[in-house]
This record gives sequence, structure tokens and C-alpha cells, in this order.
Amino acid sequence: MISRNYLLAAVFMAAAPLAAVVPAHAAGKLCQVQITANDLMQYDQKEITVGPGCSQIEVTLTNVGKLPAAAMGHDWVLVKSVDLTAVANDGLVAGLANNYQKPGDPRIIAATKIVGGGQSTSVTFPASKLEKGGSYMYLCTFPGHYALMKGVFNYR
Ligand SMILES: [Cu+2]
Repeated sequence: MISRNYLLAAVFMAAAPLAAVVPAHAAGKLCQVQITANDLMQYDQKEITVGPGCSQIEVTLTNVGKLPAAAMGHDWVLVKSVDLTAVANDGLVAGLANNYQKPGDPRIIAATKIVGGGQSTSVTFPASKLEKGGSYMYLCTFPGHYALMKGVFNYR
């Protein structure tokens, strides 16, 4: 015999995931950005502008090169402009296993992992992490790359 309580619990458990998912889809505007990186240590964009009206920002990085991650990997890391050099320097010693990002670095606003040639990765973060008109930059933290691989990130 199946008790009434058991049936109620089953119905509740089936309904709960739906209730959690629907508001997330309805939560506002997702602003999407595409950027590529290549074997010549270059992003295809030196400046990215996002906004207005974004609630979430999704950045997709595609490594259009051919070399593996250990030789010519790239990531996309968003920081305040003033933190650029320090984040790059701390990333140097963090190693590939940490995507050349200092674990738990509070200066990193958003970051993808390191990807090798032919791979793609993305990161989604809330726009509320940014101030409109703030001074932000993005960089690749693979050792030696950020001198060439950096750009200005505008949030409006
Ligand atoms: Cu790179």
C-alpha cells in the first residue's frame, strides 16, 4: 500500500526542480560576447563593450590555434585595470593545473579555464559584479601572454 504522504512527497520532489529553473530563465537579459585567441598570442578584439541592460554576461573564448594548451593555451580573465599586472604575476606561479590563476583570487571578477587549439570555453557571471563606467581589462594569464593578450572591457 502506498501512503498519501509518500505520494505528496513524490509530487513535491518532481515539481521542485521546475520551480528552481523557471525563474532563472526569466531573470533578465543575458549579454553574450565571443572572442577568439590564436597561436600568435593574439585575441581578435582589443576592446569589448557590454551593456546596457545586462543581468548576466556570458563570454565564450575559442582558441582557433592548433597548439596544445601546455604550449599555447589561452584563457580570458576579467579584472579591474589596476589589478592587471598583479593578477598576471600571481598567475605565473599558479601553474597550468590552476589555469595560471591564483586559486581564490578575489581580484579575478570572471575567468574561463585555459584551452588549447581547437577548444572553446565560456564563463557566465552576474553583471552586478561590475560598476557602470568602471575601468576593467581582460587578459590571458598564460605565462608571458598578457603583454600582447589584453584588452579594455567597457561596461555601460
Ligand atoms: Cu594566451
